[in-house]
Amino acid sequence: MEINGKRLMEHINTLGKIGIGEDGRRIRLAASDTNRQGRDQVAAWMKEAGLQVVVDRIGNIFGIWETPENKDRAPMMVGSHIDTVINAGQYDGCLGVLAGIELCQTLQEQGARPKHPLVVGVFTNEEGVRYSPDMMGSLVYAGGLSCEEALASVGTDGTILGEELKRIGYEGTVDPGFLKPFAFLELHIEQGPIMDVEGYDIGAVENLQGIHWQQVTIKGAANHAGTTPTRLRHDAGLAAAKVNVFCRQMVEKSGGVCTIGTMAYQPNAVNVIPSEAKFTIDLRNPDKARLDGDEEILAAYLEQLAQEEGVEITAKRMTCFDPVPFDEGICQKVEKAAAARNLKCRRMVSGAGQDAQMMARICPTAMIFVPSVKGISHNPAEYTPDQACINGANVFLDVVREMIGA
Ligand code: HGY
Ligand code: MN
Ligand code: MN
Repeated sequence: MEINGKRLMEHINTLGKIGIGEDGRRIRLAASDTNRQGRDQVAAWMKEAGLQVVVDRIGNIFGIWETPENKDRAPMMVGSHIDTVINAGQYDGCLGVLAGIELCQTLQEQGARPKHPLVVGVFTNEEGVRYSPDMMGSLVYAGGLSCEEALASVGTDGTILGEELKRIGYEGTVDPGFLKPFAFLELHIEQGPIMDVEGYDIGAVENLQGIHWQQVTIKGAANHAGTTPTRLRHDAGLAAAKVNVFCRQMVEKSGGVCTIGTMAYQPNAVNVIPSEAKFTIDLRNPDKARLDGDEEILAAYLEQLAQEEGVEITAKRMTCFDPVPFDEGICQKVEKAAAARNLKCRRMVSGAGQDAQMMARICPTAMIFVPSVKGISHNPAEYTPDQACINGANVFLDVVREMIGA
């Protein structure tokens, strides 16, 4: 059995056009107007595929395919996210959602009568760019964050998530966690270079690295850029730059990765020494002990730096997700299905955070990766060839069919 590759790619390319602004950047931040447009389009495709569409209180969307014979059995869930980062690619998350809908459509067209219902999830705020933490909708679904707390979260633009979900018409009614899947499987692009460089078609994702986010605020002293001697400066901007260099040297030793992706100076004027630098640190490592060790090393360095530069440094925890092992049995099914289609498959660790890492808290979970050309992602140049998407979706179909008895 094969999915309808043409239909899948049409859906990916159509969804990919939603949220492209006049400046050509694709932006569908969680609960924004462009996110609503994407949600409406995906919900429409779910209905076309004969799925019952249900929205939960954190705005997660579920397309449910059940039959009179199987409706009392535990469902299998697939899915991912359609919210994006700023100036995003078109495959991240969307492939997993649209391939999930494609599976339901193909199985129905082929007259399949699965023994279990199949549900396609679209999780709210996977990216965490507007509201923190990331993977928020799946974290709430898995019971790792209260729905009330998540709905009350304040965005980088000062908006409240719950109010925004209401405004865009996705303030759902059912409680997150209302469906208890017996397994979860997510198809996703690798977003890294390994499979492309090494020539693999399929990744059986067995693990996902730990992710720690924190916001750091450095308070120094604004002063004249010309008249203030170097030795008398308390330059928050310089201190922030030193943190970035220190973190790079730290993770080069620990085998982790570190990203300072946001930075805001005050007063942010060309001829004023910054009085304040506010930035985020995204620290990741597949090894929990090393990740925790780096956190301690960094905390000690911030204290030392505050003394050296005569500045005040405070840090606020944003997320703290440990590494997550995925289900060995499902990984083996992925490898078997890839081999049966003569596709080259290898085990992978996910460098990115994923909704699957949250669903792994409540049921056996794994992921299937397809390659990202040159490993580019979170960038409009993100690209996975049509055939690679179709290969991934067909392996996805084979594994899901086996697991739901279709
Ligand atoms: O941050 C991540 O790794 C994911 O893209 N949200
Ligand atoms: Mn993603
Ligand atoms: Mn992403």
